[in-house]
Amino acid sequence: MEVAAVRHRFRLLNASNARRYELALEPAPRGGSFTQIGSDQGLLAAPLRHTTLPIAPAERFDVVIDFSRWPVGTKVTLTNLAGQGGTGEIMRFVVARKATDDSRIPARLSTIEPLSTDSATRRPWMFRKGRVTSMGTDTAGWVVNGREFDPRRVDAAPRLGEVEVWRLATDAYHPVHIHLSPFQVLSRNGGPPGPTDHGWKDTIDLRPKQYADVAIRFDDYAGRYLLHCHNLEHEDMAMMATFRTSR
Ligand SMILES: [Cu+2]
Repeated sequence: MEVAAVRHRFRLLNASNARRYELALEPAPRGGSFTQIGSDQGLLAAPLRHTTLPIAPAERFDVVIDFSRWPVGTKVTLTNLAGQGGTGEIMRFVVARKATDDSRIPARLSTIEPLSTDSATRRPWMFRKGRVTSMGTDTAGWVVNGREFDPRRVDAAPRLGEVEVWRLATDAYHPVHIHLSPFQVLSRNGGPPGPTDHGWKDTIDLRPKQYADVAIRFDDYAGRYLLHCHNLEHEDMAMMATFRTSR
């Protein structure tokens, strides 16, 4: 893609079935390659700079790349540091010409009120290999809380309008995706949220043996919804659960 040496806005979606990427630009500009302005469900409160951008299946990031930071004629490659060979290179930009850029990135993008979790219902969700049966743990199958998906079963019943805190825990890489309402990441492994956990999220890139607490308030619609691993092979092997919202 030939680009003028001005800011460009990109909406990134990882639509791979299972592959995580760690996006980078080569040659790397000084001061960070990507200015993130949005995440899964809208603008961030303020822009964030990233040198590399890890992105799990179903995650979305809105980013600005300022091509004036390379001399005209530079070939800039969007690479994947988590890949090799054919999966290590994604896209080539050629900075083709100078141009006037009257755009800017505002210091404040939106207002995000933190959800109050004082009286929140807390629920654990373990994303792990192995069903729990009366005979012990079965090593087959990727499941949630020891049970494979059953469309007849409801595993949680949140009330609309109330805040809940869900602890999402993993054994391996699981991009956990929750339907109906966006969440705010409160913590990872008891520490602060990760660099790409900010804003309104509906998918979180959990690494092996991690847990994250997320605050969520279901609004608007009573009914049956899903949470699941967005690695499609894991989801197809029943790593999915139903919750039912009601008034
Ligand atoms: Cu998974």
